[in-house]
Amino acid sequence: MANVIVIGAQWGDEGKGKITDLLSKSADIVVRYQGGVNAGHTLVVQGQTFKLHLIPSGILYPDTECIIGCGTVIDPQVLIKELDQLESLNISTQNLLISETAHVTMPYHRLIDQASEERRGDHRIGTTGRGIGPTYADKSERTGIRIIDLMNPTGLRKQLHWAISYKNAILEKLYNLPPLDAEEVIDQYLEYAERLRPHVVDTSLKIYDAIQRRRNILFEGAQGTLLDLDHGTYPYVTSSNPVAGGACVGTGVGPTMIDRVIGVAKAYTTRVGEGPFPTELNGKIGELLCDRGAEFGTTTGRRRRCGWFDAVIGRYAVRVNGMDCLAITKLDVLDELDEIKVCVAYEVDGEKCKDFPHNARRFARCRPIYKTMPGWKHSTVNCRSLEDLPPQALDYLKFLAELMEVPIAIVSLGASREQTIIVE
Ligand code: 2SA
Ligand code: MG
Repeated sequence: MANVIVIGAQWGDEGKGKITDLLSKSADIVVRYQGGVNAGHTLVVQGQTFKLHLIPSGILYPDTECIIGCGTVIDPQVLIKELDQLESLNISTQNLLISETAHVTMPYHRLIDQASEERRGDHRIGTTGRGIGPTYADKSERTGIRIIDLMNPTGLRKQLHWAISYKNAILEKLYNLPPLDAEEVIDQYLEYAERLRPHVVDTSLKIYDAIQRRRNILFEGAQGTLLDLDHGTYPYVTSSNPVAGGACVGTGVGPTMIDRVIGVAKAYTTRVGEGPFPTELNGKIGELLCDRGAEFGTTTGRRRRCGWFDAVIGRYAVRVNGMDCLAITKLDVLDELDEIKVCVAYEVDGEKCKDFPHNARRFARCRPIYKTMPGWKHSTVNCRSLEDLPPQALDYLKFLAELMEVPIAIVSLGASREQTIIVE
């Protein structure tokens, strides 16, 4: 197993939760390195459904340590709710460690996220409204509150008085919103601080020590490559770095410590929020994918936009993540289709284009060039090896691997742990 990064190869919601859950079995430590409560994993274990936004899914294994790294942004209210929920299900949360240098999402971040989206009108990004962008903006502006600040009540009081008066001016003058009551917010965050205190450590040091002891570390990406702040479809992106490189920065681990990068992609494509999506299907097939795939956001419940598999962005994801192998999820969603299309290249301004263009306007003009393949019209949910798959399904997988120039290591055919093919 060694030290592995799991990343999303598309626009998020690729099913990373299930893949990390499978890999967590052999991991000693599972680490989140970016994002905040905009992420959402639904896990099904022994018929129980869990929704986690911040805590790594590895928490379900009693001997696995879970770390929320410095590259994340933490909304303490949501995190505490997750802790309470897990404890009420008799799942121990003792193994959860929180980085002291992660940034904290404050009530004003949420308010500003939602108000600025409204103000953008037609240019809105379609954020989750969870305050992610404004929290990272404060981090870059060097006015953020870190977990370490939360641990120092006197300092925090001063810091928050200043921050809240600054943000209140923005809320009132720019957005016409009522100001926040500083004392109320401070008291609440001081309470959160005490609840979180036992979990707060220098997580970079923890991970380093574990690596020295040859423990297996699993770095769990949230969102996906095309939502990366630097490498995604800017400005329709999130404010962190979901790509594999983000795992080093977001945990304080050097790149030489990483052994493997596993990409996760759906057998088709989805996107939630605004922004160009060349293979989007607006008609009946899009609806079928959405219904069969239950494509609704874990966090916001938003309906996800659905389309055919896009090998141009797939190849791009292989490149920018240095992907070693691929997990293809939700293959079973395609079971009923007569034919299946795969985007092999784009046509843009009369030219054929095989590489992802960074210019958002040019990307919006890209039209997919498809290769059409026959469907298998057969249920795959009970397949447990490649030999069990209908030949058309196997051909489809082989074609994806060929296009992306990366081997497929895992195929997922449903939400449960059993519905998985591990390719030997
Ligand atoms: P934000 O809130 O600032 O990160 O939003 C910026 C863009 O990033 C997209 N985004 C996501 N896309 C897919 N899945 C995400 N996680 C949740 C889920 C989303 C949900 O698991 O389904 O429940 O709606 C996620 N998080 C952020 C977002 O749609 C914007 O396009
Ligand atoms: Mg998700």
